[in-house]
Amino acid sequence: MNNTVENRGSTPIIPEGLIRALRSARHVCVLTGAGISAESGVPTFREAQSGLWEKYNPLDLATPEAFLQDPALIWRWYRWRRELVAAAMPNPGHIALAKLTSLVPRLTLVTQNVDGLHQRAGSEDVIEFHGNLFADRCFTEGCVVDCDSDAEVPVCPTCGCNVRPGVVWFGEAIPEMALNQSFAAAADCDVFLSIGTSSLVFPAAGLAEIASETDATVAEINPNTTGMAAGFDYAIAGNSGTVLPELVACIES
Ligand code: BV8
Repeated sequence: MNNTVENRGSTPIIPEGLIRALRSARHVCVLTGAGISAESGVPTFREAQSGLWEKYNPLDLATPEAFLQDPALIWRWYRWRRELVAAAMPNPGHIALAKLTSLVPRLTLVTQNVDGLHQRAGSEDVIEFHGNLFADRCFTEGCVVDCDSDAEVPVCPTCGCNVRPGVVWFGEAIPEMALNQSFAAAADCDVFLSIGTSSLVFPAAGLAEIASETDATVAEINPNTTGMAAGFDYAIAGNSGTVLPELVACIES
């Protein structure tokens, strides 16, 4: 049964049942997507891109095939995103999640985002399910390298192959440790919060399904209720930068 909570007023309404579940939770698992960074000015993955990139679909660019076909174009895209993110600041949603960590016995934060904003907001041990925008990796060896990131297409100092951004592209496997830790946390948690994600990208979106199959309380926070939320206990329609600080305040009070 799903309780969709419309939050169009100034103060979001956090369902009493969710507050109770969070107050008594032993382990909270949180999955975030691009939506939690939207209020920091970082475009979500499915929003139309701006400027030079408006004619490109990120789903077409974030692939190994696109990189092999035109590494210079892909590097230009990632440098544009690095500059966007470097100029962005964590928003109240990121900050509230960092605070939530100190209010519950155990919190596992899994993010699909590659922007590092959770860490800049003070969250530690963040599981970066899709890697990190600012890491450079050898395309052939896969290892993190220290290279001249300003070159049009940086090369690996060890083997001379092209270097790529340290993110997980479509068609690539999720890093094994991130996958195992995230699946284990989703299966073990008492509360699962799905925040700012369209729940369209797998296997990340499968984490909420794993939690739903246990007796965990599952809630979504998103201004646009997703199709997956029909199976959740709560769907809170609102921006995470407004809802999360209110949720934390309710738990603290
Ligand atoms: C893999 C890094 C296999 C790159 C990204 C079933 C099972 C397994 C795989 C698949 C499957 N079905 C299909 C697949 C293949 C594919 C996939 O899921 N495709 C989709 C398009 C159907 N999955 C994969 O390829 C994955 N790999 O499965 O490998 C394998 C196994 C072994 C060996 C080899 C291979 C890898 C997927 C990783 C792709 N990389 N990012 C980069 O960033 O450049 S994913 C990319 O999408 C971003 O990380 C983004 O975070 C992610 C998901 O999108 P969202 O975060 O949800 O963002 P989106 O824009 O969609 O939505 C934003 C939401 O926020 C919206 O709902 C909006 O309403 C909301 N919002 C807006 N404002 C706010 C807000 N919410 C709250 N507050 C606000 N203010």
